[in-house]
Amino acid sequence: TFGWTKYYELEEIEAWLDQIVDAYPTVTEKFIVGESYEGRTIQGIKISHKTGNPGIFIESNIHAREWITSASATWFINQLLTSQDAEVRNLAESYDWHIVPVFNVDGFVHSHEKDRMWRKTRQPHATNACIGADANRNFNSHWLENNGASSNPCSETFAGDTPESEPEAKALAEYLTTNKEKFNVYISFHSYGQYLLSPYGHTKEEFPENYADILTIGKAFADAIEGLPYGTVYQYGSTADVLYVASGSSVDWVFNELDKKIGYTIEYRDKGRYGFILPPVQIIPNCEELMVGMRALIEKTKELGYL
Ligand code: 0X9
Ligand code: ZN
Repeated sequence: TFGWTKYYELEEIEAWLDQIVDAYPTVTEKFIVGESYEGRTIQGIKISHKTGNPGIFIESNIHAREWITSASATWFINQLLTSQDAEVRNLAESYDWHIVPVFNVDGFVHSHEKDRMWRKTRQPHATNACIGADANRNFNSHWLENNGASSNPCSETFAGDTPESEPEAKALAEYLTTNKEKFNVYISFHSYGQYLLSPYGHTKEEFPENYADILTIGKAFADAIEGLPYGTVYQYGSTADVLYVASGSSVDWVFNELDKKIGYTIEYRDKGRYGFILPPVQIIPNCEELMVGMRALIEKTKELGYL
């Protein structure tokens, strides 16, 4: 049976999603973002208890090796549907949740079957033996600017030959554009480093006009997590300021091109001891941190009038 004491393969995650939709047919439905290069469907689940709820979109596992992200996404889905905690129930029932647990499906399968440390997509390059692009550098917003990505197909941060050259990024951009009225908040799950990152990624010379609010929300998230007995510390701030310049990311594209005011990248545990190979015993502690962090984030976002 499915749980959160080990990591699962794509097929197992998708079978679990189907089971969940069967078990909660009145409040859940599957959606398809599109197709990957290798022909897999990119699947998501919508959880909605009533019409008119503000929406939150969660994209997870855009980087193949970041397994803790899809484990956390499925845990979060499960909590939204099964928790008896009044605050979690409120979170589940007051918002429409659009969650894609494994976005980079081809890369995820490759990371399970061939190369645990695979990051990119799996589309071959026309003129070079290296495979794939960094899907989180392939979106059409400040694409390849400011050295925030690489034009070398062999680089881990290869931006792709053109914006949306990767079918996965193109499909997500189209899906989000079509459905942009359905969400106000966009969150991308990554690991590792323990950061809550906000726009901009493409420059550290400029900040969004609502950056003060973005930081206030970030502080609420970090404080909530640090308040748990684990005492895990998250840093928050703009991607370029706190981490490094990263151009053409999904969050920045949503922020800049769809005019969304609130978008974050969560970089989960740890700080590098285990890195991408986070031991399964840390899945649930990480998820507990996600839940208190997310509750605080959403509450503050609502308080500031964005939801
Ligand atoms: O480099 C990335 O894509 C992310 N870090 S990771 O180690 N998981 O690869 C950071 C993405 C930052 N997000 C934005 N640019 N908004
Ligand atoms: Zn990542």
